[in-house]
Amino acid sequence: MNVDNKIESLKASLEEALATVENQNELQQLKATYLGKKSELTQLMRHMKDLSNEEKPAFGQKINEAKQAFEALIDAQKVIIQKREMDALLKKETIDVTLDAPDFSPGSAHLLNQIIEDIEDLFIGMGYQIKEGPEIETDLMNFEKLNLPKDHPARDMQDSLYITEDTLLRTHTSPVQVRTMLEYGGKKPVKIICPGKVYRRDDDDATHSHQFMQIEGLVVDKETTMSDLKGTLLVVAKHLFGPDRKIRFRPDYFPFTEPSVEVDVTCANCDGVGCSICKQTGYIEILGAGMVNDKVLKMSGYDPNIYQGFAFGIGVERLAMLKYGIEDIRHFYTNDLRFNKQFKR
Ligand code: FA5
Repeated sequence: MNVDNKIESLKASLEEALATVENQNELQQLKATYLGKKSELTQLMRHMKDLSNEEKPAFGQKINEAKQAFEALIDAQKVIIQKREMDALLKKETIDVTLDAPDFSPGSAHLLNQIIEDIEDLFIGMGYQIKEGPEIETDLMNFEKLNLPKDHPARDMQDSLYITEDTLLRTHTSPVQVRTMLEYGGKKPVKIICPGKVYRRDDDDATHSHQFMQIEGLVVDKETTMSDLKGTLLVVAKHLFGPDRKIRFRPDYFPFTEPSVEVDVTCANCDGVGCSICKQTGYIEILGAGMVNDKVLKMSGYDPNIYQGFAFGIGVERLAMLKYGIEDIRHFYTNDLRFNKQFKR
């Protein structure tokens, strides 16, 4: 058979076959049939040996051109198939924007974090800075520099979890006060709040947790008085519990403040008249506070003849329990979504 005729007939049958190919797989098989080692085109090359040296180049060129032409036909079909497959996929994946969205519920900050952020915003608005400190603290910062030397009986007020003889999980956020005063070197005023986790060797029950959150506040300046403390805490109480709230100070004892007070807010449920929530007292205790003890100022480099300060420490869980009528502190840490979801922002 004449080689030109053979190539033409192969080309015609390839074109016919290409017209019926449906997918990439079939196209691959076709390519092997028409261009692979066992293809008729490759077999044609065998005839080379029967040709004279003059005839060989022209023959070889014809085969090569045929190969290129076949490849071009297959590639063109490949593009058509790819487009067809993509169109089919796009059609299949069409999004029906009129369908109802699936019912997925987005997450939200935990109630405790919401309260902390809310209090942070309030204090930032009053010119305070936010400070943080390490949860693994030294005995020096957690106790000694807060006027609680070793063997001081008031250390029993906070049962501690020691890691080594001199390091422990901080029992309150008050060491951040010390760290900030030391950082400021006794030279400039301090106006900070310090939110964070604290740890105590308390048995867990409805009102106690071995790990809980506090927000510490500290102001040190040249004319800081107890009325500044009261005014500030009144702003906090009104912000958290409503504009009609009043607060009262009751004497208390903390080694790091002198005088020290326990702060109560009028019960939002009975407006101070007395009910079961406030145990008929009309008031609910919300935090501990006081004027920074001169010894604490001195130990952190501030001259108490020039500077005075006030400080307070809020227990965030107990605050949240009061605000939302939550009866058990353990709800905050058991991650029951039915509880958490009630406080979506
Ligand atoms: C302190 O920790 C002082 N550092 C607070 C302070 C700061 C006073 C600055 C004066 C000046 P206290 O041990 O009372 O104080 O704890 C503060 C608050 O933490 C409590 O009012 C309470 O709300 C909360 N709290 C204490 N123990 C627990 C506990 N085991 N579980 C949950 N909350 C607790």
